Amino acid sequence: MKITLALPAYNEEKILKDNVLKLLEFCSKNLTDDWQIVVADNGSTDQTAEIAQNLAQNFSAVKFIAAGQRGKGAAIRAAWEQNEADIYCFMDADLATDISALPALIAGVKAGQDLVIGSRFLAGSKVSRSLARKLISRIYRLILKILLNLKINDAPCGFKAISRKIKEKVLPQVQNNGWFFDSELVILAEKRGYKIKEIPVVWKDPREGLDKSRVDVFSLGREYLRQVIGLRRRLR
Ligand SMILES: Nc1nc2c(ncn2[C@@H]2O[C@H](COP(=O)(O)OP(=O)(O)O)[C@@H](O)[C@H]2O)c(=O)[nH]1
Ligand SMILES: [Mg+2]
Repeated sequence: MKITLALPAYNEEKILKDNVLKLLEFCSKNLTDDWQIVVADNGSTDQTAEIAQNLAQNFSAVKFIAAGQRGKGAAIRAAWEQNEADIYCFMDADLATDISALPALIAGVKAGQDLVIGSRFLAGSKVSRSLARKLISRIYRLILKILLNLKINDAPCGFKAISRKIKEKVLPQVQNNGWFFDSELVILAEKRGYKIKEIPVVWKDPREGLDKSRVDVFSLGREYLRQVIGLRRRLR
């Protein structure tokens, strides 16, 4: 089986090289399939693209793509669309989700799931996060339950794998190309009756407390709400 592992990266010069090397080592040791890591940048203003290009030159399992359009979703979509596979994964480049869960993520799709998601809400998960981030993530989960009756608990977790079927049938219907992209993918897949499984993960934001300004949680929250309401209308 062929696996495409997308790593969306925007202004990640500080951590990209170390994390790709870490991932390369882990995949070499733990994956038996034919896998490739696709670093997907779009318009980083730091050295992210240069670092990724360099890694791609030095390691045949690493590819670099420059997705044209801005946004995390656009980058993941481009990586998946340009790198044909049997199983498509993505994970945040900061490796907030511990990569030890990657074999289970892939095994889930192999076992017949259409979508496998890392979840920070399962009994077996370990999450170290600020109280504020934990609260926001619970509020978001509640919104998805109330407005969309969603059963999946952790739609936005940056650690997912999809089958070829989802890529062909659901991905083209996902409209958002930013932060809401993978939540939308999960929601559409659940509503269309695809098989979805959540797996426990160890989660730690490496930037917690350091780079607080990277995302403005309030404007992001408002944007999420707008997206959820729009999607609710679309699903009716
Ligand atoms: N290519 C690309 N990646 C992005 C963009 N925005 C965010 N990312 C990546 O998406 C992942 C999650 O972002 P992060 O800042 O860690 O968000 P947080 O964990 O929710 O605070 C990281 O790997 C980022 O580099 C974007 O516009 N383009
Ligand atoms: Mg992060």
